[in-house]
This record gives sequence, C-alpha cells and structure tokens, in this order.
Amino acid sequence: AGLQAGRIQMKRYITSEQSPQTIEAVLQRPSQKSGEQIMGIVRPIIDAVKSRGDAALLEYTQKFDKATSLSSPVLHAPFHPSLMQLPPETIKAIDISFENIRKFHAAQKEDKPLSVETMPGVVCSRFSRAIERVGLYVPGGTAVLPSTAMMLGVPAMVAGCKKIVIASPPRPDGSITPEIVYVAHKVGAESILLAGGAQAVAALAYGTESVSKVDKILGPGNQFVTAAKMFVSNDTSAGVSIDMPAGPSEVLVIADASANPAFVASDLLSQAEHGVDSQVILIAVDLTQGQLGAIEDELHAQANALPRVDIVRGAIEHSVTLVVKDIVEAMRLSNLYAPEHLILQVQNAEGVVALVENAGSVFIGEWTPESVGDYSAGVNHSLPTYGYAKQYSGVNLGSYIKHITSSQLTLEGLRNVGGAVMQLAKVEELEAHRRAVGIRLGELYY
Ligand code: HSO
Ligand code: ZN
Repeated sequence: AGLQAGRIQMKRYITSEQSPQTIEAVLQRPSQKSGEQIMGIVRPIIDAVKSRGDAALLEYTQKFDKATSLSSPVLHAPFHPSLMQLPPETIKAIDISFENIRKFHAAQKEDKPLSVETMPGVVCSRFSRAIERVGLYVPGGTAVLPSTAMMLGVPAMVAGCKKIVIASPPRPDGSITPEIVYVAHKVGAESILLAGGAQAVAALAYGTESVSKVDKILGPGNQFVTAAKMFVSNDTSAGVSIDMPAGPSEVLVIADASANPAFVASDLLSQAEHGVDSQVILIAVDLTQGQLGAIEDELHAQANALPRVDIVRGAIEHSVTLVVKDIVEAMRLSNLYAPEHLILQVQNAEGVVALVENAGSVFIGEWTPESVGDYSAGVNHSLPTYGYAKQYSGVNLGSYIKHITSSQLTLEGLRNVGGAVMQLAKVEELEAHRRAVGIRLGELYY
C-alpha cells in the first residue's frame, strides 16, 4: 500500500504481525538456477579444456569475451610497465589498501609451531606450510575488480605461496585492466590467465600447454564459475581444492532509532548496486513509522541519483525490511539469515557483537560503512554468501595454508602410551599395528 509508481522500496514486514514461518520464508535467498541445468552447460566446457587445452580455452575466450585477437591465454611476469599505467591517485589508493590488507593478514600468522606433551615423553606438534600453487579468480562482468585481486592475492603473498596465478576475463581487445596487472605485479604473481568462466577454472585445475596447474582455486564468480569450481574440486583426477561456494552479494543492516537514515540507506545501496541478484535486508529495531519512513525516503532518493539505478532496482525487488521489537530478536533473525555482511547501526553496537553467531564480516557502528571493508580497511571481502556463513569462514591467511602434525616419542613415552595402543590394535584385530609397539618394548614375535 502507498507504493508510488516506480518507487524504489523494499517490501516491509512487521514480525509481530506475521507467523514465524512467514518470516523464515521471507529470509530465504532468491532461488538460483538449478545446479543440474548449470552443470549441463559447464561440463562440456570443462571437458573441452581438459582434452584440447589452449585451443579450446582460446575458442571460449573468443566466444564469451569477444577477445578475437588473443594469441596466447597467458601473460607471464614480469609484466611490462605499459600494461599497468595508472593515475597516481589510483596507485596511491591501491598502495594504501594493499598495505592495510597485508598488515591484517600478516597478523594472522602463527608465531611458532604448536607443541604439546600429552604424556611424559609423548610430544605432539603442529606446523603450517603454504599451499604451493594457487589460482585466484577475479571476475569480469559489470565492474572491474582490482579490489578482489588484492583480497585474494595479498594473503597468498603473505602465506608464501610459491606460484600465484591470477585469472580474469580479458577485454574485447585482449587486454587486462591495468589495475589488476598492477596488483598482480605487487603480489608477485607468476602469470595472469586471460580467461574467465568455467574455461578459466578448468585451465587452472588441469593445466594446459601454457597454463600451469594449481593446487587450490579461490575467488568469487558467477554461477558458471561456482559450478565449475565445485565440479573440479570433486574430480580426483584434478587434485584441486576450492575456497567455498559463492553466491550473489548480500548485506543485512540492523538499525535502531539512533541510526542516521541517510547512512543506513547508503549502506543498503552499496550492496544493491553489485547486481540484480544481490539481496539487502534491513532489520529495523523498534522504529516508529516516521523513522522508518525517513530511511525509505532516503533509499528512494539516493537510489535514483545512482548511475547503476537499474541494477539497484532489480536487487531491491527481492529485498525486505523487517520491523522487530528489540535487538535480541534482530540478532536472532540475522543469525538465521547468516549474512555475508552484517552492519550494526545501533546503540552500543560493539556490545551487540557478542550476539553474532553467523556472519561473514561485521561492520560496527555508524562510521563503518561496508565499503571500507570492501576496499581498504584490511579485512577480506571474499566472504561466504547464501547462508554459508553458518559453516564457512571468509578468505583469510588460513585459506592458503595447510597444517601438518608430527609426533615424537622417547622410550619412556612409548612405555607410557604403548599399552593403550596395543589394546586398541587388539580390539581392531590389526596385529601388525600391535607388534610395531611391542617389538620396541622388547617383545619377540618370531
Ligand atoms: N562487496 C563485495 C566486494 C566488492 N565491493 C568489490 C566492491 N568491490 C563482496 O560482497
Ligand atoms: Zn561491495
């Protein structure tokens, strides 16, 4: 009711007037194309790149990215300075952001291996090693995303990955955005793969004549990229892992009467402009009709002043406002939704963090727009979407690292723990296991 023609406004629900089932249904993500349908498109592409290598890769790049002049799909480091010519203000912005991201991810390093003496003479340790070869997917599409190249590349560099390959679809003239080349140069990437989509994922997973195979593929992408990542990570012949399944971007903003309506609207819009499939949710805590109206008016006015207003309109169509009674209810619904980004524009926002159970990244208080995390604060913007914040972390230093454990016993240690080992081996009827301990403790078996 009261919707003007063309008014950009999210559907409003007052939770106390709805059944819990309705609210739960409202918080469902918009449904995606069926996995089978997507896989039907992606499968032949993967097979072609796997069997025909570079030739197939170049054909798809011509077809999908219109880059007809490309003769090699790979650009090797060192990258020619002419490929990364940028205005000084852009260089400065990248350098500042890069350094913040580097600092935050460097702080995630473990200072020393973990070591515990579980029994006298029984020492268990754990140490980490970088994944040797990583492929970082930087989407093309409606925006150039050098920030994503940083979010994936900087932790790879900090972790000490030996080979970093950045994949990104080329422009029709066969070139790659200079910002991405500059970031590739700064993180010490070995090469840039000039390809996108499922074909890029296949090339990274299996390798081609000119593309080197990697051990792990990270980075966001459309449904085809995600399906291809899922497929190759399940193919034992590829021997490759992935970061996490990716879906459209989303944000959930919790605002109370202390929030500035203009700020709230600007945060909702900054996520809505990513794509028509993005979803933004506003949880209004005990707002009066007037306060909520002020946010809605701001949203409409600010949206109409945006260059990407058409994309915003699409996203807002499947976005909602929930009016709730208090912050506890707000956090309960937020944890149920498990947003990629959670923005807290409420009184004592810092205190509310204790109630966060499921979220990719949290933005605390009115001076913390999500944009700062998208680009420059230092936190990673490659985050779990589509409710996967319930079980996945966002990209972090650990995403580029494996842990290896070790044990070391003395004779005394073996005497202490040996009895338990021998008894359990007996229960499992694995006699050779039992004897490997027994022979050391002086038992003779032949
Ligand atoms: N908000 C996006 C990341 C991004 N924003 C890149 C701007 N550029 C992740 O959900
Ligand atoms: Zn963003």
